[in-house]
Amino acid sequence: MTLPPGQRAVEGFPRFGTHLHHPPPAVPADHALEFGGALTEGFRLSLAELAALPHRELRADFHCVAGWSATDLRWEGVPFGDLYRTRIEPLLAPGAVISHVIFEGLDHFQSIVALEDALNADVLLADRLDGRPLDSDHGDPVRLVSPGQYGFMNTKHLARIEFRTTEPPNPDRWSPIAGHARARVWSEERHRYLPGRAVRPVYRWLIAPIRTLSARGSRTGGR
Ligand SMILES: Nc1nc2c(c(=O)[nH]1)N[C@H]1C(S)=C(S)[C@@H](COP(=O)(O)O)O[C@H]1N2
Ligand SMILES: [Mo]
Repeated sequence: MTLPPGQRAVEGFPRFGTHLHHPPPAVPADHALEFGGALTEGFRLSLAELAALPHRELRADFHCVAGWSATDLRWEGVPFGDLYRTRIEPLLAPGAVISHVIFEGLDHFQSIVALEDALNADVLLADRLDGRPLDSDHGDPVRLVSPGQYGFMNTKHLARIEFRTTEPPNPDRWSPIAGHARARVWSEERHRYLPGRAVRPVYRWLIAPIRTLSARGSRTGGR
């Protein structure tokens, strides 16, 4: 098993994120994914409609920018590229060229993904993990899975997907731990401005406290 540079395998799949100790957001009974931005018309996709679209299975490792990797996860979901070609491209105004996609969660967490990265064949709107519906630790009812990019690009509890023709300003760009705009794991794009290798020790030091706090907000007791 080969992991990307600077990553270490962990047992299982911890709940982790900027949500820290906060419990996962409640999912409304009539929850639907909203699509908007530079489209001639926005639309909503109910969970039933999403579940009815062709799915694929993907075995992949999951890499957090702090340095842990969960190995051999089995996701099921709708390939983002399929959805883009069938549902988004027909709604682009003539001449509109999408460059970035904003994935926003029910907890208002956001990731800004370059379209080029979002269209990778292994990027899914995932609704199942290891043969079960996603649980609240890992982003129910639907999350983005982009295994070639660090965890912070993989928005959980998806609520809205927005298409942009220019790069949106990243609200975290002046944070001392601002994430890299591409966040590709194999080229160790951890930090927006500093080399990935250089930030390894600091990031690694954050794993234990974030993991402990995140587990405190878990509703599943972790597994
Ligand atoms: N909605 C939402 N998605 C999120 C986060 C979050 O706080 N909220 N944290 C991100 C970060 S930093 C990581 S490492 C992964 C962790 O995913 P996991 O909790 O399934 O391990 O989720 C990402 N997606
Ligand atoms: Mo992360």
